[in-house]
Amino acid sequence: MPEPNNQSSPEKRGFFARLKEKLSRTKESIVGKIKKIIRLSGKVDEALLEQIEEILIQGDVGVETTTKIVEQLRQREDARKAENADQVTAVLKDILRSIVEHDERQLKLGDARPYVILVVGVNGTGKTTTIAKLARRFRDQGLTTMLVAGDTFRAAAIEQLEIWARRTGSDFVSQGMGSDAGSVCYDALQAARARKTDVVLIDTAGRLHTKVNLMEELKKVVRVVRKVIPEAPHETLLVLDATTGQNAISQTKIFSEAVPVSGIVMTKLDGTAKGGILIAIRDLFDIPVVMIGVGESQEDLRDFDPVEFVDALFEE
Ligand SMILES: Nc1nc2c(ncn2[C@@H]2O[C@H](COP(=O)(O)OP(=O)(O)O)[C@@H](O)[C@H]2O)c(=O)[nH]1
Ligand SMILES: [Mg+2]
Repeated sequence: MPEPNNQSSPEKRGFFARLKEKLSRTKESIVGKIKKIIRLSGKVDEALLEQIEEILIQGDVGVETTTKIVEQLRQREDARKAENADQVTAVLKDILRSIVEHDERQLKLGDARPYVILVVGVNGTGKTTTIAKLARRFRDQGLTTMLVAGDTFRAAAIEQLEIWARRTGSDFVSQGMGSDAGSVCYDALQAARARKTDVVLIDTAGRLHTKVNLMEELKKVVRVVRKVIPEAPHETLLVLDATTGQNAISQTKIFSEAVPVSGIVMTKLDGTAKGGILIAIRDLFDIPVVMIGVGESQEDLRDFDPVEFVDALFEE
């Protein structure tokens, strides 16, 4: 077997160890349990498949994706011929990796300036935190950043973003609570163009109880952004909270129907047993997971590496 890519440098090893620890609850609730029953069974039979199915569904992998995984285990020759627990486990790992690993992409700035990143998602998923972490990352790269308070619904949200703008040395554009999000974005992009800002990060509202209005508001934000910069937003990130489990699926549907979601950021994978939702999201949508959040500190927002993710779930 080739060495997993996480063995390459001390720094990568350190990251990997940390990721493994952060994902430990998901690891226990899915792979840990499955490994145990595979060890007891030692071969692939219907009883084992049924138990695996139950564990995957409980682990928030979702019915559709679970069915696919179990069906592959049932059909694959290397699974049928597996003679011991390690071989069965290796096949399962391979199947999970193939689901998580397709069409992956990391967040990279293109050449456009300003480069406009729109951030959408339900309240509390981690939009503002993600924007702050991204702003710091870009600032560390020597780029200028602007944070735009498009979540005009709550005064606290605007204040929170302003604090992050100060801390990260970013420009800040807002029009106060209750103002029109489209109008805030219009002004911000005009200013960003005039100031030659490198990266504009737009925060948006995420109240769920007025879903229809929210989606209309987000569509309008996109229209206004395009009025100023036709190719923008260059990136539309949907932030999903892993702890909400299956809800993330309906959120992805609703948001991606309203706005051109180009990438997913899945936060709060630390401390949750529901991380299987990432596998479902990778399976059900053609939208890459570009980053994951495994904690509240700066280094806890990481580029998503599917191989590393699956390795972290399987390694003892
Ligand atoms: N444990 C953990 N907490 C996070 C993560 N990302 C964000 N949070 C926390 O989630 C809460 C809501 O985040 P916020 O950015 O305000 O969400 P917003 O309403 O979408 O803007 C805050 O307390 C964040 O610190 C993560 O990856 N792990
Ligand atoms: Mg917010």
